[in-house]
Amino acid sequence: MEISVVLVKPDGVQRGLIGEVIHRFERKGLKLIGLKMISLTDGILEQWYAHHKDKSFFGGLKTYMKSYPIVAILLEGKDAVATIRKMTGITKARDAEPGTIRGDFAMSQQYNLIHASETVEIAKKEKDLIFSREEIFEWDKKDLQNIYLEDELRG
Ligand code: FUP
Repeated sequence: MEISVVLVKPDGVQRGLIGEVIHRFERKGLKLIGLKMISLTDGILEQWYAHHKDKSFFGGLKTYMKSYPIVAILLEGKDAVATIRKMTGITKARDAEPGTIRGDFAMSQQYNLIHASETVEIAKKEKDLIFSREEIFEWDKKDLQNIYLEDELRG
């Protein structure tokens, strides 16, 4: 099973959409294995958005991401990274498909409510930046047999 990190960004926290975001991923059948509210720091953001550090929007992005606390969500599921990216929608939220989180609730390219890990490797890096070992819970989710085929659960 893959893991993926979702952040409800400052605009999502301000707009009271934390529950909505968690609800969508829970209903999909993804397993919640970590959940915390934190304030992001320059140190975390410089690693998190290292690929954007030379972009003109980087300074504004960091200021925005530090403006209010965020909620970090660690999810587990088969092909979780691609599935969650699909449910998130594209970066420019006003163009995002209806039915996606950004498509249903946001209008901006920067205030686009949530972050979702882009690849399996990036998900591992992001997990380590936010969650300590004690903050990750490998609990036995009893309804996985109703969510996946036996073969899918083993694969
Ligand atoms: P995404 O993977 O969809 O979150 O998008 P990116 O990794 O490309 O961008 C990360 C964040 O940078 C976006 F969520 C918002 C911000 N951003 C801007 O503010 N302006 C841009 O032109 C592109 C991204």
